[in-house]
Amino acid sequence: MRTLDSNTSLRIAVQKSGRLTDKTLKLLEGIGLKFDDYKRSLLVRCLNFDVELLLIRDDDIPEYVEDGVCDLGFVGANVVEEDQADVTILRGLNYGVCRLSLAAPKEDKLKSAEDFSGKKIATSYPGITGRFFESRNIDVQVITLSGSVEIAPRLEIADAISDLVSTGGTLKANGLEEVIKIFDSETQLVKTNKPLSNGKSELIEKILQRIEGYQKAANSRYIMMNAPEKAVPRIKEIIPSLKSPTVMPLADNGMVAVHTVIPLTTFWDVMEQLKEVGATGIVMLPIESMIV
Ligand code: PRT
Ligand code: ZN
Repeated sequence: MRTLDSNTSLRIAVQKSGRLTDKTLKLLEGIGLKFDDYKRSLLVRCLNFDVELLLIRDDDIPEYVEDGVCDLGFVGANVVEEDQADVTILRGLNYGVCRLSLAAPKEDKLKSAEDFSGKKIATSYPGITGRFFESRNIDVQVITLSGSVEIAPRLEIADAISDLVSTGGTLKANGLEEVIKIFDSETQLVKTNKPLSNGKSELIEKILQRIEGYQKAANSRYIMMNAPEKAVPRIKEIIPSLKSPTVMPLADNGMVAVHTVIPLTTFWDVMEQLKEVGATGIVMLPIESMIV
């Protein structure tokens, strides 16, 4: 029987069930790792790499990676920062994006960090919150709660809160106003600082490169269009492509087809400008992966 001590495969910690689970598993599958049914077990074998997933609570991930029980972990920066875990952050992953913010009842009209002086602040992040006030020499009383922090002011357990915010809907629904953002967070890929055995470093490098390609692809679009041949010099100026666009002649005299890759964020601007120079039939396609 294999035990958690026989750490010969590259072991990756993933949140078992929560906000990060689906996106992390989708990312791992997106970079070509195949897994057995992960709903049945806490330790899941990868079918095509010497990798296994350990599915655990997100709060446990930094410690498991710090101790070398897992070699890699996918976890919110908020959790890593709260624990001050001794791990190496390999990459931000652009999902699970949120912020830790101080918030107080709207009617209190708090504006600055100093306005929290002497107040009771409820939070699940006593570390980050405490350090924020300590570094500013502001005295506050931090009250640690494990959940439902947003109702603490109404229950008169606290005057204010420090909690994760993404849309702001929860604060609003509880009559609270976001006053100061104290920490920006996203999911991170973290690596143990313990020595790695059996070619694990090479495998980690490979995984990292694939993640880079996956992220680039997610942020890019393949576009195709027809355009007058004489517009090609202008099109080349408009398209901030990685390499020069592919230009192919069409049966229709004086017309060409142009194919290229553009950053998703520029898509609408680029498309409007392309239409102005005579491009027609502009088609945008998602890209599954890009070798970079
Ligand atoms: O069971 P386990 O311990 O593994 O999970 P968990 O319940 O502790 O964590 P989970 O699944 O809720 O969140 C996992 C991670 O997702 C967090 O550590 C963050 O890195 C990230 N994340 C991103 C969030 C949010 N967005 C978020 N909005 N985590 C929590 N929230 C909560 C927040 O605490 C508040 O209650 O959502 C509410 C606010 O959301 P808005 O949209 O109303 O502002
Ligand atoms: Zn948790």
